[in-house]
Amino acid sequence: MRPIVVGVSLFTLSAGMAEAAGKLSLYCAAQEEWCQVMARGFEDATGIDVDMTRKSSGETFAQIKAEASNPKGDIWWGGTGDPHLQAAEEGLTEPYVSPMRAELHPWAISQAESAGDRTIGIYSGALGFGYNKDLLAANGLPEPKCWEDLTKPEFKGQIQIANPNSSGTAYTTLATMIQLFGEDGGFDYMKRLHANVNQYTKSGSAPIKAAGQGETTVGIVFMHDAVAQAVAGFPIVTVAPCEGTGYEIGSMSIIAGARNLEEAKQFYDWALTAEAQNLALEVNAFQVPSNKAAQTSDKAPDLATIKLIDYDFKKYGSSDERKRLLAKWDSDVSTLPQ
Ligand code: S7P
Repeated sequence: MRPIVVGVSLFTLSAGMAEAAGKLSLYCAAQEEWCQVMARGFEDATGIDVDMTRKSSGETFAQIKAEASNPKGDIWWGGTGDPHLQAAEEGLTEPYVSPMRAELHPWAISQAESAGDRTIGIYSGALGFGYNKDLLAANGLPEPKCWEDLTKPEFKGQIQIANPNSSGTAYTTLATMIQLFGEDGGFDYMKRLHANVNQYTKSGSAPIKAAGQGETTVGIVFMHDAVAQAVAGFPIVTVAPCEGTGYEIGSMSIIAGARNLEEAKQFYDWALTAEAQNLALEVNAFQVPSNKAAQTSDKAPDLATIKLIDYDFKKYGSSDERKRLLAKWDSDVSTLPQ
């Protein structure tokens, strides 16, 4: 018997409940280890079988859209908020008001309110970059402190970032540059950065893993992903860029037409508990949790000390804007010679 308190309700896993328990198809867009621990944690808590698929945020959005007439997923947990907001606007996700909502920080609730309750915030984290200090020294490069430093000629071939079509991290970068420097200035920045990029990866956190392995000097990622590499023992320094930076509200949504709707709601409520959010600490996930009672690791970047922009989630999570910016990046940036 394992009692778990969830908001006003009490879930108790007993032999009888395990027999009656169903199944859940979880689409996960956070880091693989965290996805695994969430899937197993929910199975332990409820006896419900979880089939988990991990993909990047933009890829998960594309899959849910492609499957809209015959949905295969029940719940989408994790990944940047912008594509969750786009899915909400396009009716690809289901409205739901969880009894757990009162336990959340206001930023998590406002994500839900701006999307007609079709999504909700589960964590947040600031964008930045990280570099391999050994490679930096070996290449005789100056310490980069600002976004602008990454466009200097000496960083040619030294930088990795994901492709914003597949990756929420890279889309957050594109939207951040536009909010920092205006649309023309932001695209001009992305073009100058492109000249220094050695590879566009599919996954958002891949660039800093490559930096940890010594395959690239700099990776543009969420700062918590850079910290995770440093904590794992790699020679990575995490940077909060001097001009200021954007941030994400990692989100969760129930997929419209979910075959296992009741199980999806159970997962949703459970994932908002402090107990479930504390599982992040077991896998070195250093995002800031949305439940006010959940613990934030002392290694997590302190958002209060980082110069954050007032990221316009409504605008950059809107379907037309996200489609327009990605098409413009494809035509104006990705095709340029390097
Ligand atoms: O690694 C964790 C994390 O940075 O990954 C999510 C991200 O959107 C998924 O990767 P992509 O950039 O490839 O989409 C973030 O939400 C999360 O903080």
